[in-house]
Formats: sequence, C-alpha cells, structure tokens
Amino acid sequence: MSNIGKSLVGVASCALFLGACGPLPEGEELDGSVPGEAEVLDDSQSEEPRRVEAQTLAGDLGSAMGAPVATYPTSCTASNQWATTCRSGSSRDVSWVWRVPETATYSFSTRNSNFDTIMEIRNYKATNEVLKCNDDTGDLLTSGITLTLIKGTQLLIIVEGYGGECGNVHLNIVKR
Ligand SMILES: [Ca+2]
Repeated sequence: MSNIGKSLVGVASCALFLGACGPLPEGEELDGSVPGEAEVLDDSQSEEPRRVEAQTLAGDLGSAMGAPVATYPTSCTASNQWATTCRSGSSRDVSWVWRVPETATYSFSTRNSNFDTIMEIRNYKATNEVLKCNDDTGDLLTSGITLTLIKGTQLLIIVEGYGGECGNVHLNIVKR
C-alpha cells in the first residue's frame, strides 16, 4: 500500500473511532503501562544496602514466638530488597526483625506458606552477616533454620521465593 493509501486509512479510522485520535492525556503512554513499572533490577553489580527499607520490612516482632508468629498476605507486591545467599538469590522479599528473648536454640520456618520459599537469617545490626540460609526442609518446599542464639541478639529474618515465586508468607518461631 502506498503512503497516500496509508494516510487515508488513518483518516478513516479517526472518523470511525471519533475521539480516539486526539492527543493522549498527560502521563499516559500508548501501551497503557505506568512509567517506571517495567524497570529491571540488576543486583549483580550493586552493593547491597545495609539499611532496611520500610516497604520490605513487614514488622518488628519484638521477641514474640508462635506458629505462625506472623503472616504476610502476599509477597507478590513486596519489593526486592535482599539477595539471599542460597539458591535462586533474588526475588521479591519480606523481612522481620526479631530479638532473642533468652539464650537458647530456636527453630524458624516458613511452613504453611503457599509457595516455594527461601529463608535467610542475618544479624540485624550488621545485615551483611548471614547466619544461615535455607531453601527446602526435607520434602517440603518451605524453609527451616535452627540456631542457638544469645539473648538480646537482633535478627533480620528474610523470606523470599525460589525462582521468583511469591505468595502468602507464614513465619513460625519456636523455642526447641
Ligand atoms: Ca524452598
């Protein structure tokens, strides 16, 4: 089709879909996407921040324990703040702060979460210090970590998904 033919078709479409040919409202793009949403995160080169950003920190649990001690409706809307050190490395994550109530051995798990989780526990006061990372526990795709800890130690408990999975997070903390 010639150029003239194409522009004629264009005019015809404008007439048929009246109102669809005007200038786009400000801030709206042709494909309907929201600007900035398609940004690709590349954690491989950047240094991991040591501070905890509010949007990924689900809460400070104090020294609470329970099964679950906390839940998070969906990690699918969380941001990707941490690159965990076992398995898939980097997907959307949620994290909690927890203080060791007394020197003892504790079990942390994501049992009853509805997706394939990865859990990593770090020293909250020096978040580059990884205490332990776990992907699966036995036949379960959820994660479990057991640690003997000193009273008053503050932990950062990070839960993310294997291979980009996300969902409803259950966090369980029990004393052994
Ligand atoms: Ca897993």
